[in-house]
Amino acid sequence: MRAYYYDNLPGDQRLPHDYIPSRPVSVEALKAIDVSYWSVPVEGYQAKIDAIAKERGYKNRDTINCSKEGLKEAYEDKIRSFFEEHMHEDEEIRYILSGTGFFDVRETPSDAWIRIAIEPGDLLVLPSGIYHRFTLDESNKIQALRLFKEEPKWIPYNRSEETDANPYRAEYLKRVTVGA
Ligand code: KMT
Ligand code: NI
Repeated sequence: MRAYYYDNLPGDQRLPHDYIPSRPVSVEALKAIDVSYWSVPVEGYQAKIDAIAKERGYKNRDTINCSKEGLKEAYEDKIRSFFEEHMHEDEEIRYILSGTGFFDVRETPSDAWIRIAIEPGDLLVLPSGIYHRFTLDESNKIQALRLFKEEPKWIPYNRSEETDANPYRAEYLKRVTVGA
């Protein structure tokens, strides 16, 4: 995992969009916006992921193959919607099994984009209410375990005035603004 401020320059979303020089973001800075990160080696990951899942109450899981072959007819639509700025009423938990990609998350209160480059062994938890988006990188494929508590509530609420008023959004802002 490597996190850094997104350069906001126009151009292909699959490119790194790293400032020159890069403006790195630490794991602690991610923690401050309630984004959690663990590194769990892919070799023998099962027991460790099971333990984290148990501790955090993630009862269910499935695997997503995010690639042209994996998503088939849905590919273009999915890729487009993943990259629309949105939030969910649940945590978005991803454990990367193979491939690479980028999650972008909005920093609070700056509203700057932080780009999180993810690779195999990365376990990332985006809290409910955080604005974020996802894109493949130039490798064009990533395989991830998606963990969830009960039934997945992955409705993406795209950023809007209405979504700004969503109680999960308000709750998130309250949580990360305390002590800021
Ligand atoms: C999502 O919800 O944005 C995804 O599952 C993206 C692919 S998993 C890294
Ligand atoms: Ni999402």
